[in-house]
Amino acid sequence: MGAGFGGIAVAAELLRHGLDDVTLLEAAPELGGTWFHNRYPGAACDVPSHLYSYSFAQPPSWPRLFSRRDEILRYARETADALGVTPRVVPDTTVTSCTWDEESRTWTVRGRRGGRAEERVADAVVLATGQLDKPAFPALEGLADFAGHSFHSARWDQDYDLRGKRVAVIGTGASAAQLVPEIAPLVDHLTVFQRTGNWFLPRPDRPVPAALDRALRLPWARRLWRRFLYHGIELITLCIRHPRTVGRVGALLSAAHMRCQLPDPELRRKAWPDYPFGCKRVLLSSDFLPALRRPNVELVTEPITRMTREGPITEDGRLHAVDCVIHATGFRTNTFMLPMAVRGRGGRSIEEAWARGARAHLGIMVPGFPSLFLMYGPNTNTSGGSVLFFLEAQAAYVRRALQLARRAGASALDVRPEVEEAGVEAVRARFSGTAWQSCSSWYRTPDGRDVANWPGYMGEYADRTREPEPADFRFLRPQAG
Ligand code: N01
Repeated sequence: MGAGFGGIAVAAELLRHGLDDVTLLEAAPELGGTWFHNRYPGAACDVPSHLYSYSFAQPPSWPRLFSRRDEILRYARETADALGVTPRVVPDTTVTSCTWDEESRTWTVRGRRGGRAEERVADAVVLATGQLDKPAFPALEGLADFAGHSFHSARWDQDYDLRGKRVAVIGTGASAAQLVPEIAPLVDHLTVFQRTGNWFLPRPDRPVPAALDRALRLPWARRLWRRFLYHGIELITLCIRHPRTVGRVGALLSAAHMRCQLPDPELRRKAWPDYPFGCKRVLLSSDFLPALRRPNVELVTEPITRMTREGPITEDGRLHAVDCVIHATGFRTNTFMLPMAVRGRGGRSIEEAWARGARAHLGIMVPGFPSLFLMYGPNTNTSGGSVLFFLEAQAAYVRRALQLARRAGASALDVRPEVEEAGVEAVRARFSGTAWQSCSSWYRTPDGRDVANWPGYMGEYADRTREPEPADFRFLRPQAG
């Protein structure tokens, strides 16, 4: 389920290894996942293009060092075409439930395509619906009372003309940091509501220099360049893991960048973060802070108390009358509630299994849900790396696990609860002392459990997932008769 980068990775991996009875059910009209949905102005990747791409599908050339949304979506389409994935995508199909059948050792997948109900039977299911798919709106009193136009950054209204309008952007995360500089020159007035400041580093985005582009056409040079970028972005994780030492250097570099971009002390004070470097996502942007200096832009740090017909009211009693409110308020993430009902062995739902918070063995398998795999599941997000690296590791793990079951003559495999428990505890323990634990963020539950991020380096995740360990599973044989 899901034909974004996760679904494409796993389908490509299975097809390349001769597991070719693969169907991708996608709710959207086409593949691309988050890159299909997010079409706000300035949508781009803050991970360098040569790394934000599959190792097994390296294009000979990227136009920019940091690709824009259209370029990334084109890459997803071309890769899916080249690897034979596209014909297996069934678009416009919303899966409503996945139910394990103990007798047949299969999953029944129910959904709707157009107005029609559909049912399929599968030996294994992969939930590749992502962590950043369900837009979150601020929990504000009177939200529905606003009489102007409003939409979420991840569901951009392309028919609404922002030119000459008074616009409010709520939120200053990674999405807002990209869209604010793009819309600021168009609108009459822009009010940016910030609840928490961010740490920034420059995003050296530009067309790939011609000489580098020529060199990178050589496969060995491309591999070397990817290695260089890989180790470069691992430095962010190094800072987060060691906030008292290397993290201070990261904070100093970020502070220097921010001071240069915000010469006005009052604006700087308002925009400055009040938590350690790396606790929330460090934003790579060279144009968000300068956009705040524009005469038609105001940064408001007074909390919004409620929404009215005319616009938000802040704690100081001020009404911010606007024509349009853009909610750049992120996604419903840390409950991991999947967009369909999932029932495993004994009719147990995934919500029941996750009563103590979302968790999975290596972020991929949940005990009691045989041959059900998660892509980009709990504890596999990265705030300092490339998510595609994780997705590739997960895709290979899924394929190897299915081959393991096949070799064992089993119909399905179920991860042992004690293995999952030990693994999850070890992962949680690795967060101790890191910057992630020093503030609240979408990476954590409100009661402080770290459920979204991988606590270490990308290479560690690749090592842990390299080979599924047979002793970690119960193999379910076909039922007699
Ligand atoms: O969402 P966010 P996002 N009043 O949750 C604020 C990925 N991504 O869409 O920090 C006022 O980060 C909230 O405030 P606070 C990336 O993994 C990648 O920007 O909670 N403000 C915050 O400022 C990223 O981490 C790229 O105090 C309110 C903002 O809304 C993830 O997506 C590009 C509020 C939400 O920020 C999510 O990013 C874009 C309220 N009531 C996104 N409620 C790449 O380049 C919430 N906020 C790859």
